[in-house]
Amino acid sequence: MAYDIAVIPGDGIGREVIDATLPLLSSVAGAHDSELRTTKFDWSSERYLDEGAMMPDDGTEQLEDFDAILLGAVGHPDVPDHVTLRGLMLPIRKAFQQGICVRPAVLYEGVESPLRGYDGGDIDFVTYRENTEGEYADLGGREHRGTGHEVAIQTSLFTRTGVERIVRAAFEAAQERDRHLTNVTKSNAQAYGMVLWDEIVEEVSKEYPDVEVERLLVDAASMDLIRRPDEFDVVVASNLFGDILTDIGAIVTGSMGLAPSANVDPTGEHPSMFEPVHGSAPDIVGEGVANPLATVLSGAMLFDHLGEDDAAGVIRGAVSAQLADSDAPRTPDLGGERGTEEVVSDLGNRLSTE
Ligand code: GGG
Repeated sequence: MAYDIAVIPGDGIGREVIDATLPLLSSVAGAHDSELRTTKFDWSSERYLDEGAMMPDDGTEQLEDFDAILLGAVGHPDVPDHVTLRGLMLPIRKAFQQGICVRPAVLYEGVESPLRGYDGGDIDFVTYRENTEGEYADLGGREHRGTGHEVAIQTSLFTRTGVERIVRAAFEAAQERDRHLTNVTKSNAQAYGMVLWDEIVEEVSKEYPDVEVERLLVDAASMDLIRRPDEFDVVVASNLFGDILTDIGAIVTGSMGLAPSANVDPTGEHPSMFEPVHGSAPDIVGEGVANPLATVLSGAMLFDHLGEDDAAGVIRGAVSAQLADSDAPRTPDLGGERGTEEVVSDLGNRLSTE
């Protein structure tokens, strides 16, 4: 089967990891009787600097008919972060109702956690992050700019539809996994939005009596993801909390360079988007040492989404085998000295000798 994939490399190392990974994903598709027909979009901070916008006004319309989107990273030292994020990634997530952000955190065999006492396989949890509203809602404003009484208002938005959507997806995932769900909240301080959130978790939990629910305030969750990460299975969190906690998940499992993600529209009405969790990493741009594995693993999630389970499986198998092999090339984030291309080329060899 042929799939139309929109590719947005974006900024910084986003371009490097996409350039390195795309041929590998296409060749895996080819080996599984399918085809990725890719179309690249140069939407980025460079475009913003040249033309005043990260993407064209009709950007999301241009993407609408694709089967999926693969994104690299956004962020540029010369463009404010709120411009890059609100100019590209957030409009896509919102326009396509990608309300479910799935971010697995797995400690692979052969990868060292900065935490003492954890070996490969010991940490394996997945965060379900609400992805279109919460603290990322575009609600607020600024008044009296530049005066002594300047004011900024930033409002969070929690809808029953949005919260139920993410909570239900998290319970479904827990049922397929170890039947343990951690509800991350802050309803002691946020008595409107987060209390509604907790109530919905409580309501939906009745439909999944076999799933054990643990409730943690976000501060306690941050501590426990470091203190006892092996005890987590599925974590459900609001947009901002989920973003922060998944960086903890990435780092306790070895590196931001290994963390993939999927932004999913569960109705299938719009394209879903796949991206590494990491940003554009301006500090290492151009050095050729960005870890491509988060993008490769995001590619595996893209194949899962397309129903190409075998393609997804061989990619994960090759990544696991490479990480378990102490002679295999590694990028500096994993303690190695090798480059992006070498890691992908080694993966390609492993895949072709299967
Ligand atoms: N690879 C996607 C990327 O550039 N992430 C950086 C970032 O700022 N992410 C914020 C978010 O996911 O909400």
